[in-house]
Order: sequence, then C-alpha cells, then structure tokens
Amino acid sequence: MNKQISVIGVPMDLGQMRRGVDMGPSAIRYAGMRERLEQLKYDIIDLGDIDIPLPPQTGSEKLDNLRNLNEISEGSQSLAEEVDKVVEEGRFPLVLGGDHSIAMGTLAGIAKHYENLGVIWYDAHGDLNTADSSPSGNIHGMPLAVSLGIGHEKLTSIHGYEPKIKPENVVIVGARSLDEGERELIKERGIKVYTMHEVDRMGMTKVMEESVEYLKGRTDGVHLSLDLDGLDPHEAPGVGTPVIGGLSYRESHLAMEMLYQSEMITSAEFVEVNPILDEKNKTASVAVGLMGSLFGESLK
Ligand code: HAR
Ligand code: MN
Ligand code: MN
Ligand code: MN
Repeated sequence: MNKQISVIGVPMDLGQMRRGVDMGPSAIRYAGMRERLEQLKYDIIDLGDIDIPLPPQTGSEKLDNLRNLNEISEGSQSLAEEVDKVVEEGRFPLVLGGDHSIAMGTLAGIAKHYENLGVIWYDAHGDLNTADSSPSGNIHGMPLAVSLGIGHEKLTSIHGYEPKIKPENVVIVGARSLDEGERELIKERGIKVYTMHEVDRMGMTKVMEESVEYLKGRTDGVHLSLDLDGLDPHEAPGVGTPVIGGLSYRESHLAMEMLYQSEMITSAEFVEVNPILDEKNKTASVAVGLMGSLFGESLK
C-alpha cells in the first residue's frame, strides 16, 4: 500500500434529496480517521473540503430528470482536478463524501493515469441509471453509468475525456436494489455483480477471492468506491437510502482486510455518510473502522 495518503473532503448533497450528507466528511474526520491511519504509520495530508456550488435558486433544478445537473457537473470538475493532482504527486487519494455522485469526479481525476483502472463498487445500489431509466432524477443513482460513458454529456465529459472506465473492469458487491434499466445495462455490458444472493450463497471470502482474482489479471490499479448503504442499516443507519438485508460489519471488515492483502487498491472513497440520519456518529465510525482494515490493521 502507498504509505502517503491525501484526504479530500467533498461536502456534496446535490445528488439526492436528504439534507445532511454534506456533513459526511466532518463526521468521518470526527470519528478519528487521522489517528487511526497514523497509528498504521501512514503519512496523512488532509487537504480539507473542496468547494461545492450552492443548489440552484430558481425553478430549473430538475431539468431533463437530472436534478442539480450544472452544479454537480461543476463540483465534480473541481474534485477531478484535486484528485488528479494527488495522483500526480504519487500519493493515495482518499476521498470522503458527500453523496455518491462525487464518484464521477473522483474517477475522472484518477482514471486518466491508468490504462485499465479497476473499480470495486461496494453498494446496495448499482448506480447505473441514466436520466431515462432513473426513477428519481437523483444523480447519485447514476455515477457508475456516467463513468462508463453512459449519460448526459455534461457528466460523461467531466475533466475532458470519456469513458473513464471499462465495464469489464468493474465489480459490484452487495447489490440488492437494482432498477430495471440498471439490470439491462449489467447484462448488456457484462458487468460483474455479486448481489446479496451470491454473498449469502458463497460467503464473503469467496466473493472477495474471486473479485481480486478477476481484477488482478486485467487492471493496473483499483479504486474502491464504498457506499455505506452497502452495509445493513442496523449497523450503518446514517445513510439517505437504506436498504434492508445488507452486508454486515464483519463481512465488510473481512472484505477490507482481503483487499489490503491483495495489494491492489490504489485509491478509495467512502460516501453517503449522513450524520443527521445517524445514531451517535455510528456510521462514520463504521467508515473509519473499515478504513483501518483497508489500510492494514491487524491483531498480530
Ligand atoms: N436506484 C435509485 C435511483 O436511481 C436509488 C439510488 C440510491 N443511490 C444511492 N447510491 N444511494 O447508491 O434513484
Ligand atoms: Mn451508491
Ligand atoms: Mn447506495
Ligand atoms: Mn481487523
């Protein structure tokens, strides 16, 4: 693992409708992220939070079933530039959300440095909607599609190139809420998905072994995009779109440890922590616990 980490906070809440997820970065810092990683002998630079535009003041916020399109596109561009610089400096970008729409900017900043960037999308959702398939118009349900080059041009072209990633380099883990259009896209593009059904049947050990094996052969770097709603709402209640029947903390902890051991992770983001919906900062603490495992904590 790269021992030099740069942290970027992204107080973005425009990709969905619940207020409070913009406070996610503070909640994660407050849960002891820096101390946790410094104990593991990482050199941490916290770059603070990037500027995110205010929501539109007029009535045009849901143009073309894409709520807050212009503001999100603009914020994503700033994030892409910041992340790009971090990779350029040879440091590990650790991005704190904010809602999952930020993944468009994160991936835009990272992917130009790789031929075949892999992505592990740890999430209850596929985030593979477009304006046409989205039931909500919420852009946080679209970032994976956008990164594949599918969606509105103002999003797919962030940071001046597209697509960011290829469908065969993506693995989705923990899915249990997929819209019809997302299922079609998964079939059509051959995206690898471990739904909760597979996790239950195979166990997390096998799921991660297969995922690592699959990505190892075809990628030259792997980004972990971890949506806290991938976990079960009993353990991670502070999220805007909880879905029952999720991954446990123990399974997630194991998954992170296996990713650490794989030595393949080159960047990561932790998103959708909403302290207003949380119970005593539990979800941010879970995020920090998972970071500990991802970055190599162990008992012996
Ligand atoms: N699929 C639904 C939609 O597009 C819900 C998406 C919820 N997304 C997230 N990100 N929380 O995973 O509206
Ligand atoms: Mn998501
Ligand atoms: Mn989700
Ligand atoms: Mn551990």
